[in-house]
Amino acid sequence: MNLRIGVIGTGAIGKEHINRITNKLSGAEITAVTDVNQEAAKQTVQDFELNASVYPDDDSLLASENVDAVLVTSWGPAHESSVLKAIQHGKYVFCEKPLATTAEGCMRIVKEEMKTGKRLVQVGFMRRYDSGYIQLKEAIDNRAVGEPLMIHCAHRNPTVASNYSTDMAVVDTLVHEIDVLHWLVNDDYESVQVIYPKKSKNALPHLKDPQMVIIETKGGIVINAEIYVNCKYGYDIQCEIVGEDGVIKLPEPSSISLRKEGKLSTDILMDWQRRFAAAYDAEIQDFIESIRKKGEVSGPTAWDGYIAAVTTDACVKAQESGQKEPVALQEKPAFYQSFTTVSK
Ligand code: NAI
Ligand code: ISE
Repeated sequence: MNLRIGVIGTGAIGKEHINRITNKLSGAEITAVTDVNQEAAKQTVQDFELNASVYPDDDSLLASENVDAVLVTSWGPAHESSVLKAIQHGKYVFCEKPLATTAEGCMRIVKEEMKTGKRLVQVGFMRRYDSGYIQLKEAIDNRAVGEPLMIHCAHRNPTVASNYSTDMAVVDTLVHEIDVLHWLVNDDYESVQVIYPKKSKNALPHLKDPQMVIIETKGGIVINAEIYVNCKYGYDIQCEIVGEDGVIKLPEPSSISLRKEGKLSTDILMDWQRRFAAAYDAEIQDFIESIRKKGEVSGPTAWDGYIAAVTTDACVKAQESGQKEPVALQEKPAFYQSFTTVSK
């Protein structure tokens, strides 16, 4: 029998995941949807020709016996409440980032999940399923370049909506690097600092863009991460790891090369949907298969959601203070000790 999935929030990424579950992946079907915009939920059922009920809210969807697992793809501030309720109903939950908008909120989820004695929550940090990042992880674990010393990375978006604010550069955008980099080098963060370079003419007046974040790990690795969300030319994700014995770099998405009119060129993708399509497929397929085979989720944990929230909080503080700010994590509970990597 297929895993019966309910979706809370039928916006951009909610629809992306509904499409992949319905038309690309195996072992699951969408049986329920809800959105505060009920018309959007109804339209989604119609557009994807789903055999699914539209519920007025997350409470009624979570109470349904027709739902085994949920995707929380609503706006960030609504995540914590839906995830807590899902756990209380004993439903598996895949939550898009952020798990909660505060570290305290993430900790409430961690405690609620631990009470159940099994993993119910997977966080949507899809880069851990991206083949390029997986290759980097394998190279680091195999000590291909010795000890990592420095990481240079960039997260560039062509443009952002007018409601995108300066703090979102870390909370909404850099959060992906924050999650994937500590996983890559198997180290914890020590401190963060934010530097504002000369502002781009393409950024709206209220937005500081670009930004440079310097992160130090407890083991002494220094990371410089550029966030530039009005770069215009493409959706461009870069990551280069400098080790004692060499340098490894995230591969570019594959593309044909074009020789024409005296130029040799390749395409640059323009959006997150296409850049990480295979990774989103893999993370959701893993969610489905882990539940069906093990009765538990795998992949990024609620504790990873907590680490991300503590680190983005420190970055927001650093944006305001201009100083180096500490990243103060609580001790990792034994419950999460064995869940450090994505299972392949
Ligand atoms: P969106 O604005 O397109 O969609 C959000 C939907 O949630 C809207 O339809 C809204 O009406 C609905 N909603 C809001 N509060 C609700 C509630 N309490 N109950 C039910 N529905 C509710 O936003 P988008 O881009 O789809 O983002 C959703 C989440 O996914 C965000 O947390 C965002 O950070 C994350 N995201 C993650 C990405 C990734 O690369 N992993 C990429 C894009 C978004
Ligand atoms: C968006 O919410 C995402 O998660 C994308 O992956 C990121 O590139 C973008 O900056 C965010 O706004």
